[in-house]
Amino acid sequence: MDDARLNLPFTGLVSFMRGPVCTDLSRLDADIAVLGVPTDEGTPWKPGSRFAPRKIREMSVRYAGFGPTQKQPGYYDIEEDRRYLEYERRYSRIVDCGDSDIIYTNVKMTFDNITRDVKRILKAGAFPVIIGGDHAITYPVVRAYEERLNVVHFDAHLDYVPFVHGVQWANGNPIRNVSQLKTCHHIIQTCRTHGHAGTISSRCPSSTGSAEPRSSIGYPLTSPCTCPLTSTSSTCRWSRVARRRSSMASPTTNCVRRSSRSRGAAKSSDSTWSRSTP
Ligand SMILES: [Mn+2]
Repeated sequence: MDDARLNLPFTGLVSFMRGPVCTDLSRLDADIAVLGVPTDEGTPWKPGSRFAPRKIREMSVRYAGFGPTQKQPGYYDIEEDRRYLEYERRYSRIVDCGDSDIIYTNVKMTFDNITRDVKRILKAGAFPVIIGGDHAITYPVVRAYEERLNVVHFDAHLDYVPFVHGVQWANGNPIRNVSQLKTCHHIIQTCRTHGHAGTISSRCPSSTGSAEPRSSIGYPLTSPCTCPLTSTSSTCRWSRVARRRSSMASPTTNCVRRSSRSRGAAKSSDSTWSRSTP
C-alpha cells in the first residue's frame, strides 16, 4: 500500500517536496505553485543553470518528511522556534507544475511560454514560486502580473545593464526590462558586490498608489562555497546572516524616490534602450 511507504529521500519519483504534480495549469488547485524554468541562454559566463530546477527538486525531497510515519509535517526553524509549511504540507497545497517549455535559441518564444505559464498560475489563485534558470527570466515572470507590484531584488549585481552590443534579454538586463513595465511600481534592490557592501537603491518608475511586493533572487548573492556554479561569480558576497537581516528589514525604509532631475538624467541615458518586446 502506497500510504505505508517511508518515501526516503533516495527513493521514489521526484517532484518538489514530493508534492502533487499538475502540468495542466488550467486545472491547477494549489496555494503555492512551483514552476521550473530551465533556461540559461542569458548567461554570459558559466552556463549550466538550466539543470537547476531538476536538481532543486531532487534536493527538496530531503525536506519532504517520511510519509505517513511523520506525524508533524512542515519543517522546524530553530532560530525562530516555529514550524513552517505545516498546513501546506499536510493538505498538499504545494503543487509542482513541472517546467515551462524552453525553445532553445529562441528567447522570444521561451519568454512567451514563461509568461503564459505564470499567468495561468496567477489565474488559478496560487502563489507562483519560479525556479530558474538564469536571472533573465525575472522579466517574463514579472510581465505576467496584471496588477501593479513592487519588485524586491536580492543579488550581488544590479542587473540594470542597458541594451548594448545587441544584448537586451540576458541575465544582466532583467531589472531594467522590468522597470519598463507599466505594472512595475517600485524596484527595491539590495545588492553587494566587489567590496561595495550593502548598496541599496530604489527605482521608482511611478510614484503613486500601493502595490504588492514580489521578490527576485539572483544566486550570485550567495557565497562561492555554497553555490560555486552560479553563472556570474562575485567575491565579497552576502553572508547568510546578512541575507537574513536584509530580508527581515522593511524594504520601504530604504526606498528613496529619485528626484525629477535624476529621473530626467536616467531617461536620457536610456535613450539607446530598445522598447521592443521579446
Ligand atoms: Mn542577477
